[in-house]
Amino acid sequence: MIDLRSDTVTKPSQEMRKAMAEADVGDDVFGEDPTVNRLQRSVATLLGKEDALFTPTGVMANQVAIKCHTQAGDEVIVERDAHILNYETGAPAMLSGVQLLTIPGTRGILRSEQLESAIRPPAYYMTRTALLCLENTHNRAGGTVYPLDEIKRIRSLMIRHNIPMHLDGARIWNAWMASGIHAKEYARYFDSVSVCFSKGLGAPVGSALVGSKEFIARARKNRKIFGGGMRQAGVLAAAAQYAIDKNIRRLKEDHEKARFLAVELSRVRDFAVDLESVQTNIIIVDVAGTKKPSSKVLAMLRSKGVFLTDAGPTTIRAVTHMDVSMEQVQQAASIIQRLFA
Ligand code: TLP
Repeated sequence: MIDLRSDTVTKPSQEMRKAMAEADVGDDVFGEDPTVNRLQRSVATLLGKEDALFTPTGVMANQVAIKCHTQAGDEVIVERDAHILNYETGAPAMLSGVQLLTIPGTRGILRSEQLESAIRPPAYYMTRTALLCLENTHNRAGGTVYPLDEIKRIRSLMIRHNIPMHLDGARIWNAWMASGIHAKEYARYFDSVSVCFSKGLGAPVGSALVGSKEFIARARKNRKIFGGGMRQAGVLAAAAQYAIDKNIRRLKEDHEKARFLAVELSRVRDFAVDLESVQTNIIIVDVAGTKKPSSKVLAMLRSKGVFLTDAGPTTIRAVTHMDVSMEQVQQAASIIQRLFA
């Protein structure tokens, strides 16, 4: 089986498991887990923020951030393909009572000019634009990297309107490795950033939210409200620490595998791949040319031992990661080419 469904399918390595087994732990609800505290300090430093909060999942980190930045009835601006809108089960409405204003981006990227007119003017009969969320890399757009200049333009606009910004940085590490722009530099333009250790970095569980000291204190309370107060979480934090210490640089290999696979898949007559969008470890393939729905294409691939996910009714997604080798990617490419020749 060649599993390209997601970079979340990786299993912790022996060395990571060793770090987990040997972790010094305490009760984190009392703030007494030394391994969690160390992780939070190192993530805050890595992203150039005052403080950080360990959360079990990326969804919880995003939702805690939304809760902290908003009041019920507010509006949050997101890109139309944002994870927060598409894959977080309506949580902003349920947990924070906010509505989402969606704006279509180009390859997931919004331009500052599009945002200017989206900001609500102050009026008692209107909702308040309380937050802007961006995503870097952008998952549904195919792992695209946000151009830093655009982030800077958006930031100046939002500062003028006094609107905070949150970054869904589940794959900020991939953006950093692909562009050479440090995660800290991206984070500079946001009030809060969520990051994940369980995507390309190979940890079994774990995300973090970073921001100011005051923001993280409120986030800690909201995490507890959402049921995310953990006890001897150091065993998990140790895996996350190992992931950021050892597994960021190697993401470049995943990007090379994705580029190879994307080029090979673009050679399949009935497939269409926007090669420009393949900037990191995600490949979205339009399979409309096969005249088959993505579910059928996925089933055909599965029968040959190649696992992908759907990204829409006629699009499929492949994600490269540390548990698939270049040889396996080459094998997957030839299986797919033969199947759809
Ligand atoms: N993404 C998963 C699925 O939910 C689609 C995947 O396989 O890619 N932000 C972004 C940009 C994400 O891609 C994900 C996970 C999350 C947040 C949520 O992280 P978890 O699954 O840890 O809650």
